[in-house]
Amino acid sequence: MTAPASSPLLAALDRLRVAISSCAFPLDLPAAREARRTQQSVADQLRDYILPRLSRLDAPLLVVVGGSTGAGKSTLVNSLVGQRVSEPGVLRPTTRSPVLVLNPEDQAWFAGDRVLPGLARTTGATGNPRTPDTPGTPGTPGTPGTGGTTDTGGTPRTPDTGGTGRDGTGGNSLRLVTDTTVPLGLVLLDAPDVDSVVAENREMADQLLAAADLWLFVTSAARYADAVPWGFLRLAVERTVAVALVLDRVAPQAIDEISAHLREMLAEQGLGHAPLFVVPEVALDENGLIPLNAVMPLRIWLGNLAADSAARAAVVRQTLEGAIGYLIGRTPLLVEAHTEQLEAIGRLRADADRIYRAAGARVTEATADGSLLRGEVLARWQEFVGTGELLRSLERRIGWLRDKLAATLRGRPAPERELSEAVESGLEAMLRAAAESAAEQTSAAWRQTPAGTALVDRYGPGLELMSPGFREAAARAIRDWQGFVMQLVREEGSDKRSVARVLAYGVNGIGVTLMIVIFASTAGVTGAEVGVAGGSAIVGQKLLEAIFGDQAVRSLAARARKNLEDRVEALLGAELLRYLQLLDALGVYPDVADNLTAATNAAAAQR
Ligand SMILES: Nc1nc2c(ncn2[C@@H]2O[C@H](COP(=O)(O)OP(=O)(O)OP(=O)(O)O)[C@@H](O)[C@H]2O)c(=O)[nH]1
Ligand SMILES: [Mg+2]
Repeated sequence: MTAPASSPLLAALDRLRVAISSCAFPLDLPAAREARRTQQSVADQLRDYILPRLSRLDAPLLVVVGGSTGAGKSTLVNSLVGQRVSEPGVLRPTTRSPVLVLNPEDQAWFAGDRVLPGLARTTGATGNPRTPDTPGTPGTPGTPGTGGTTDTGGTPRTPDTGGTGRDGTGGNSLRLVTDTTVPLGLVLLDAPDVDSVVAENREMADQLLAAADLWLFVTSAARYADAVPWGFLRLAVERTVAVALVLDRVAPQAIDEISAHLREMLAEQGLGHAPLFVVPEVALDENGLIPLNAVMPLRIWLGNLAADSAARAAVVRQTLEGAIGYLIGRTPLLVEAHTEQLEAIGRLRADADRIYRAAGARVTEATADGSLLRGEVLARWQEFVGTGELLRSLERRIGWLRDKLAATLRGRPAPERELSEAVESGLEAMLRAAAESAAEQTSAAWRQTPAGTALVDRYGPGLELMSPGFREAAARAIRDWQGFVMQLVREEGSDKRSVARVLAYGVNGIGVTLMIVIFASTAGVTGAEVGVAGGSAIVGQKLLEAIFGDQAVRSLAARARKNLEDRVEALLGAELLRYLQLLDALGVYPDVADNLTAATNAAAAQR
């Protein structure tokens, strides 16, 4: 078998790996939990098995010895090797760091991080009474005729610091032990218990089984019907992993009955073809090993497999194809869950968008329909026009208005500055109310789904309020707008015809009058609605027309209005941005699902 360093399939799977990792499921939606798990497990499978295996098809067969807690996995591995390479134990769980037993000539394959790149390497047998990690320390001499066990002699990549496991190994490391009795081309990996009370062990067992070419699944007479191991075996069927079983520690008189029952269960689960080895319960020898004859059939089977490159290749092909098929079969779930995220984010975005757009439209409407000509603004305006100061030189044709207003609004002097300030605070209050209610409505709309609620909660109460800088930004925008209006008046007033009049009334007075006019300048305000406010605004309108002419007033009003609308839009747009940025930061990108589908199809086409 050749080892393609790169192949179209490898390239397609690498592309698929990238596409899978770009999926994101940040919102707690119905499909998210399963999708996150799947994403992790397929990414692990690619990294730990599919890609390294595909890139070196001729690497030794990795046989992972897995199964129930205390089933006798470590004892079995030791007995197959004829050495205590992995420390067995009475207390559960015993094996915490996996032990990889291999022929010294195969060592080069595993010294690097091609296999299980996430696991640091340490060296030396855990059952070795000598300091296991001293490089170059000769191991315990082997049982005569069975070869010798040595540590791998290399410098450990991660020194063993005593670790967390009772076997004295570090938590997340892979211990390499070489032994000449292990046939060339096949390595045994003693894994932690799949049904461990220790979560790390279960995860490690998961990871190791996902990296295996062949599962050597050990169960005992006492545990063979347990649920957890069967969960793993069903997974093996689903992924078409090559599996062999060892029924360990069976009382000789129960062998027939139990093995028949187990075979029945295996057949029911689609594993009828899996080789089954039965190891009777026997007294262990003085080294804690099962006598050789009890494990001989298994040893021979493994030896034959190692020696037969075609058989090995078939095992690899079965497991590899199963893993790739499983991976390809999972991606629709990821696409669906990613799309679900996108749609939910789209809805949240649309909610925020709609609410802020409506808020902007309401402000725009309110600055034109006379709503602003109330309270303080109206009072100041009436004072302003009522003093007669403004009206003194009005054209005769609006003289009646002047008389009418002057008669009703006679009073203390009201400089245009007060009016201008009233306009400023009236507008500001209106904008604040709009920003406050939009924030409230948006967060309420988002809270209608659990995922939206989680988002609002994650961001904190700030999202339910207008942003802290809004007040200041609004005040600045209004002042800028007022400045713009004054500038308009100044420019329009520089015309020869009107310069004298503008000077007579003052730029500020005319500017503020223009503001009042646009606040009430809608065609929509008619009849009774015009009321005092609209009526008095007409005075302003007439004044401006007298100064600039009808046409110019219309244009001035339109430009002043447009400028105000733009500023309102920008202010509320910045408020809306808080929500949009939050959604953007979730990192759910639209083209990812299509990409993943395309990468899946491309990988499927290369199989
Ligand atoms: N008499 C006898 N004892 C055994 C046999 N196999 C295992 N034991 C004992 O059972 C206990 C557990 O064996 P281990 O080999 O540590 O089992 P394990 O499956 O590796 O356990 P974990 O790593 O904790 O999952 C130890 O005390 C062993 O000595 C056997 O065939 N006969
Ligand atoms: Mg063990």
